[in-house]
Amino acid sequence: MSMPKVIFVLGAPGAGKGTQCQKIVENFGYMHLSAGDLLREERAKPGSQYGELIESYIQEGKIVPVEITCSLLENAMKKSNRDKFLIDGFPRNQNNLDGWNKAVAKNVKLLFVLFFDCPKEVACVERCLDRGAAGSGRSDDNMQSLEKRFNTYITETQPIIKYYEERGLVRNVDANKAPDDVFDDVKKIFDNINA
Ligand code: UP5
Ligand code: MG
Repeated sequence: MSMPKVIFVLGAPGAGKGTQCQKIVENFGYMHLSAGDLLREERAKPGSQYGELIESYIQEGKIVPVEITCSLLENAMKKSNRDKFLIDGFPRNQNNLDGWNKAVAKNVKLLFVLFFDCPKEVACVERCLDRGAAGSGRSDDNMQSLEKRFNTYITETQPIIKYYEERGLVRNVDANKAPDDVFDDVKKIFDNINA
């Protein structure tokens, strides 16, 4: 059996990673694994060993230690029996990258990193605050957490995007447009993969 294929999906908080992944799933048959969603699910499990830790990291906009996130991702991949994955919101810092490279990288083929480029005022502030006001239930859709999430993105995640850029692996998409217009550009990238 050939190695599972992986695409990392990165971008600022609220850049539209989840929204676009949904459209990719509908059109191109990938399985969507959001690291944030997996962490929120784990947090919600009664008696979870990591529930409190995860909640405090999420509210503070900090990145959960890679052992936790990586094992959630690996389990979800194994359980799915699928072979094409969008890994959304990971790897977000050097610890994530090191943990992934050590435990998983050799067992999968990384096709590229899909990067949603969106300015802070639109991505973070407007979209996430609107989502919070509309009742997202996310404990980090408030101004206080958003500032922290964005700072973490700038200081910890952008260097990871740069790391992949230097390896020619980043596919850049302008995410500061309506969702369907963003997807027109995403589609062009996926139409060109023979995977
Ligand atoms: N929306 C989407 N696209 C739009 C568009 N083009 N125009 C107008 N509106 C648009 O979209 C956000 C909102 O904007 C939605 O209301 C949507 O309808 C609208 P979404 O698609 O959800 O954007 P996304 O980029 O997925 O935003 P999200 O808030 O999920 O991004 P984050 O990266 O902040 O959140 P994530 O869930 O990945 O992580 C949350 C936290 O978990 C992190 O801060 C961290 O504490 C923790 N975490 C880890 O520790 N490790 C990990 O590996 C992953 C997460
Ligand atoms: Mg998301």
